[in-house]
Amino acid sequence: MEPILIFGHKNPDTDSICSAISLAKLKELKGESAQACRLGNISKETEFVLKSFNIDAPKLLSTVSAQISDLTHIEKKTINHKTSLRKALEIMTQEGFSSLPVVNSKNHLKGMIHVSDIANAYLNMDYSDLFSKYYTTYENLKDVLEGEVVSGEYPCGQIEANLKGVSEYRNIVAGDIVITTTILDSIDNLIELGVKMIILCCDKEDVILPRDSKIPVLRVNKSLFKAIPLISQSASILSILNNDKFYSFSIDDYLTDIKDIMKESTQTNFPVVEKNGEVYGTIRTKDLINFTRKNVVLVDHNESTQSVSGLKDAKIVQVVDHHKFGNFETNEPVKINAETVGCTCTIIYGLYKEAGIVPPKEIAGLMMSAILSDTLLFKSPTCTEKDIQVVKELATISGIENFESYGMDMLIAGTSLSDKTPEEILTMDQKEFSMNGIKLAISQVNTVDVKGLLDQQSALEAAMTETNTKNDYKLSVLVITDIVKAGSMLLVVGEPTIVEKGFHTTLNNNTAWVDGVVSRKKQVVPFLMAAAQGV
Ligand SMILES: [Mn+2]
Repeated sequence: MEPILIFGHKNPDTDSICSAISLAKLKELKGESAQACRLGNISKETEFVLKSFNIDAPKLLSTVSAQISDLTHIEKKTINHKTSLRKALEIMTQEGFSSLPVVNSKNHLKGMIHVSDIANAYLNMDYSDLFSKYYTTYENLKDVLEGEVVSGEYPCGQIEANLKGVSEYRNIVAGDIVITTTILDSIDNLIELGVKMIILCCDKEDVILPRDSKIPVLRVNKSLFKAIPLISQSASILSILNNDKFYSFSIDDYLTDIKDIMKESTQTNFPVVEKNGEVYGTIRTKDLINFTRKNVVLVDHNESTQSVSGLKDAKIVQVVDHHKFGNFETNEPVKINAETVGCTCTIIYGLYKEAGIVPPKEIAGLMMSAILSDTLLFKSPTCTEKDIQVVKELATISGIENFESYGMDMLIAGTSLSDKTPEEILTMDQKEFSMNGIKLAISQVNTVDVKGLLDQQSALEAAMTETNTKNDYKLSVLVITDIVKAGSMLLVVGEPTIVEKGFHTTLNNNTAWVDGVVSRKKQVVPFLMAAAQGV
């Protein structure tokens, strides 16, 4: 049984990743097969969390579209390249295939054979150069003639000899294979000539065995007229395979990708190859209708626009979420675990409790981290009493008693600007404005460590001065927003009047703290605009 795929939303945050891992673990502990996945890159914050509890990032999932491996019917028939034309034709007509994939002894794809290829080969064959022109084996020969070895040791493998009728007696030389009857010919004479093998067309009671029994004699219970055309049918498929191009697919290919190719191609059967290169089978257009849907669980989201591509091919079996529902539709009934709490992991911990299972230490750590992250250390208005209670319980299980300081470290890791130069910090999110003829730039960064960032104040100011000169700005403002304290430190380089007027403050060493200001669009730009009118 394929595992149930569990994943959070695109651009995953810590809750989306930790919910997927924790719920997959719960299902696993309950004896179900589940796999946690992610729909995008891990953030710095999540990376910190996973590292803290020594857990690997979940597998990246790009789509849940149906794949060839999900098809309910895949024809498994193939033809080995050494099979005789006769046998191949028999298989194809009996089972109603106009074409089939040809494989070598390792089951690797060598080509496609069509009934018409075999018919063409029959028409163009001449028995005299049969074994030099067409690859065939002693096994195939015996098989199509339904022969019986009456003397000598019958060889195996590829036939390398000329085929001659006994009527060409004068041309027969050592090493030839001769087809004859008992009535007219002396087998002993042929043996003296050193022929390689004798094909004897006669009834069982008419066999006259040679005195020297080392040369193989294959008795065939057919007339010469019947035996000769049969010999040409012993040629292997390998010897008539052409190099015509054809489509073949991989077992992992998505149905949406192959549909059009199959419709537009004149090919009717399409070989499917496994990852190890072996042929898995063949598919036809009509096989595409029936496939097994992948079972998925959505955590921390429910809207299809935020979810994985190909979701309509999948079967949503469960949703665990704390967001509003919108755009949500399923084909079958679905189990929904939704609560108005601050974090999906709060709900998942409830599911652990319901199942009577204590989460493993590191999983408890992940769930605790997700709640601290989603509720911004309980400061977000979405945080509930339940979230706080659950964090306390999870802190005990995970052994991280001082969860406040752990949570702060996590948020700091998430907003770390340590790998950025002052110029990068300034331009990460910078917008230019013109206010009553005053040209200026406003940049914003989020952090939990304003003081740490201001350690590089002089380098930042130098970068801002350069920007002002280069772009003819009257001033540059860097809004350093503290996401936990919910306020911003303004760093201003240039003419400060509109900032001081706008926020009714006085800059101290080019900086000013503005409490409650977190949005540039709603809380910074309008005030500066108003102030600019009065300048
Ligand atoms: Mn969430």
